[in-house]
Amino acid sequence: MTVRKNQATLTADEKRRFVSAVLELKRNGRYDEFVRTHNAFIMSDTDTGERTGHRSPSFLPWHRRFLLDFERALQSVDASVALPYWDWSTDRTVRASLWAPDFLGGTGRSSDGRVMDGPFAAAAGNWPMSVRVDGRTFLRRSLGTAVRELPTPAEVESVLAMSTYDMAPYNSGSDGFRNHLEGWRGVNLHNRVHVWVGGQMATGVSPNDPVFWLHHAYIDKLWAEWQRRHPDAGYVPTGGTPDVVDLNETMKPWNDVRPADLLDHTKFYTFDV
Ligand SMILES: [Cu+2]
Repeated sequence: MTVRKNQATLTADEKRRFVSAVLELKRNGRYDEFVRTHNAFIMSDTDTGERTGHRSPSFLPWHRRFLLDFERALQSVDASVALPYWDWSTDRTVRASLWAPDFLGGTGRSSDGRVMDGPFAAAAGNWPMSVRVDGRTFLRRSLGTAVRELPTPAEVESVLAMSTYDMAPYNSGSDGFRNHLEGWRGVNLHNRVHVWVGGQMATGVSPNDPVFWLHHAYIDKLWAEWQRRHPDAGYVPTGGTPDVVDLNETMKPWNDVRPADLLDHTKFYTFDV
């Protein structure tokens, strides 16, 4: 059974294996397919039309399935690998071991945002940026620049306390847990972390930065935590909602999985705590 661990607790060997598996998916072309898929959904999910991956109730189950696909791809390279998660409310500075050269590498240089160390630095030659929105072919970051602070534990707590999963109009204007976690409303958790990292992470091609997976694995863990706290609150809407994925409707791009199939993560993986 896959156990997803806090990235801060990984051993040197676990970090090395995770990085190697990611680099192998990049080398064999499978990695870029994930970037392409994510960008296609970012571009097509709209508040007033069809919305599946983002700004809608299915933001959470969609990313759960997307991460499962990626984790299974990693495991096809190295069966011992699981996705780690980054609790950015705790490991909230550029000095966190997450950003060390033996793991994801650090922030970008000030002139052009280019990441200069770690396994994903352009100079290492193993991380070409093929799916991109402009001409720049190197991984970029500017940690803590566009927004100064990552969300605090108290801010996370305030969102976990919300007892309704989602609310009409089921988009970026909604009240409720999903939209506050996603960040279009209120204290802003998920969106703010993308902006704090900067570089490609602040764009539709955000999976170009491997921290994407660790960020979303923690968002996913917060969903699980919310379910534990609100056992009587479930995914909504439950039927007949135009442009929105109801509980028992299948989700693109897979068309073989419904939010209902993804509510219980323990069918697929558990967490270390
Ligand atoms: Cu995201």
